[in-house]
Amino acid sequence: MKNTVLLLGAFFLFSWRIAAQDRPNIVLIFSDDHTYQAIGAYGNQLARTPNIDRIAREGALLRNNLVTNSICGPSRATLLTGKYSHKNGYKRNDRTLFNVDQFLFPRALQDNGYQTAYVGKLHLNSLPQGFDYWNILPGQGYYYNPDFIGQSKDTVRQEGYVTDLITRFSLDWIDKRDTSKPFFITIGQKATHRSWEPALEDLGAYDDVNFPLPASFYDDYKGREAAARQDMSIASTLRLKEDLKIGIDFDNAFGYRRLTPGQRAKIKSYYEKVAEDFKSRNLSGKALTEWKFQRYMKDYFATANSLDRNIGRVLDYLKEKGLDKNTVVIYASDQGFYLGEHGWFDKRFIYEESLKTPFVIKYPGVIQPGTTVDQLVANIDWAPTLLDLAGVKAPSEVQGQSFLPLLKKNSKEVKWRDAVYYHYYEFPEPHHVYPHFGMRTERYKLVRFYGGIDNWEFYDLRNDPGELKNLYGDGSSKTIRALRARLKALAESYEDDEALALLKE
Ligand code: SGN
Ligand code: CA
Repeated sequence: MKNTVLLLGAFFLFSWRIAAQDRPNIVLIFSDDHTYQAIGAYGNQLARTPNIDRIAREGALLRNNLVTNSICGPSRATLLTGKYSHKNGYKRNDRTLFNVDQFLFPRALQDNGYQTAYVGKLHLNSLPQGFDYWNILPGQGYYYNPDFIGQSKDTVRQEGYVTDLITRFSLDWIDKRDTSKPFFITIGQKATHRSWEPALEDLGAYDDVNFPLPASFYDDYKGREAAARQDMSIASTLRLKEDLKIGIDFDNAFGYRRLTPGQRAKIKSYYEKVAEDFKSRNLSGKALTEWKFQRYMKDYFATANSLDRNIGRVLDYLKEKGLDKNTVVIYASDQGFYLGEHGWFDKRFIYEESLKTPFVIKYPGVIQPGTTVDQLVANIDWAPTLLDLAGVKAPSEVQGQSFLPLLKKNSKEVKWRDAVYYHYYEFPEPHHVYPHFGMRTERYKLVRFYGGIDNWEFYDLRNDPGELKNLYGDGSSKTIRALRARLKALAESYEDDEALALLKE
């Protein structure tokens, strides 16, 4: 009898382990403010992103992956919960404490036999929950010699460049994991967040490139009051000193005090040459604005070089360890970003460049190489999709749905949503973008700005992809009336009471 029990026990343990190994490992590389226009696979010819492109080539590229509130903390809160900001409680990047007692998908993965880890930028004013291992940056973190808070709760300064360190800690954890269980890890990169500080080996990597000005660089914001009143322009908001490092005191300035003498010497010597060149040009007006744009682009793209190189490190590691076949690798960013479109940097607006975020995913044997997905996916779908990959069902409070069927063969036949609902809140700091809610369909966009102004905007993306002509008028056209009804229905279905109250007025 005893032997039978033992034998049965061993059998169950064995089959559970087999099942565990059948389920894929999942690596989510999640960056900050790295936009799709800056990626080769999304059509940028100047960007050097061979490793992101490699994921897209070996798997799928999502062309319309939209965020539902385009800033950092809210995007991460939605990642963890699969819910809109008004449901998960994290609407703004302020001192709100993220409620960790609600449903969090990593906890569901743990409950289903996964080992989980979170490394890098979290930015939720709370410590990670649902992770067996974590090591995070406090707040926004630093690029050079950053601090990390680990599970002992001690803050430890690490020497090196943030993107390399986050990758190293992530791979160290994978190396030491319990190999009898599948694993999930978020590698949460700080790059390419403002103020775009490249790794030492990447300083000047794009100095020989002249970045073309986007067509809407000199937007006059006609008929778009919120756009006219923002404070995120390259011409007036971007700071010569803190952002573009002209005349910065590298011995004392924020983020640079922590440099070692060797690091400081390299950074100083690079930017001092930039500053000398700048002074000799004596620029003003449009020439000055365009110079700022070039410098912004050069530092932004150079910062992304390390991001891509470290993605390559992860891919190479998985291959070397024989983990590549059974590991899903995702690269995504928390939102898109303006690279001079409308004359801007930063994000927040429902307009395309900050609404859409890059998302590429590979899963050998399940997703065919070179797949592209055009359907409207949203970041509320990320949690249910990750759970689906692990064979776990999302609870009903999750507002998104798994898009795994769209990644598989014959995705055109899958019935899918035809509109994504959006709601942004943070105002007035730091960039004076009025709160707004709205929706994006395949062809149209309808938006309502509030909180000090009260304006509707309507765009026909087929004829005006740059969103320069607000066609709302008096709102009486048949298309607009139908879309308003649709917007209300969406706000009702997601139970967004704040928006519904405004729609009643
Ligand atoms: C900082 C930046 C802003 C940026 C927010 C939010 N200013 O406040 O430009 O919009 O973070 O970014 S800085 O002077 O500190 O660089 S987010 O990605 O965390 O949402
Ligand atoms: Ca961000």
